[in-house]
Amino acid sequence: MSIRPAISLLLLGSVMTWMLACSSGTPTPATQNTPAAASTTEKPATAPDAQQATTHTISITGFKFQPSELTVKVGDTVEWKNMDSMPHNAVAKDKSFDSGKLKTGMTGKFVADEKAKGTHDYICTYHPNMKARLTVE
Ligand SMILES: [Cu+2]
Repeated sequence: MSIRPAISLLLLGSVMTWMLACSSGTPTPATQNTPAAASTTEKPATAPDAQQATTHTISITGFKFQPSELTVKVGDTVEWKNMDSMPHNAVAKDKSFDSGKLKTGMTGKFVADEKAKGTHDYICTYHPNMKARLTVE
């Protein structure tokens, strides 16, 4: 006689805990959606930044700039790496950049800013027949 109410109480208790678990579990997927939506809005912002941060390397080897003609975008970095046994440099005729003296194995850097927009012929001042061209667009 006294067993039945005990079972119904037990059932009621388990139903209530199930309902609690269910109701507390419901908001979880909703909060998981928020960071997912935030990460998708971040993606377009980071993609152009990654494209703009390009570094272009020009090798100086055999008394030649390789590649001898290069086009970069504003914000890009140009590096000249001297792989010859002789010192070289890369100096723009319009003075927009000057790598400085580059001994064997040294690298000179130039960050193409807004002022550098245009086409620049440059030479190695030690060997003026070493000619190349850099275009910033
Ligand atoms: Cu040179």
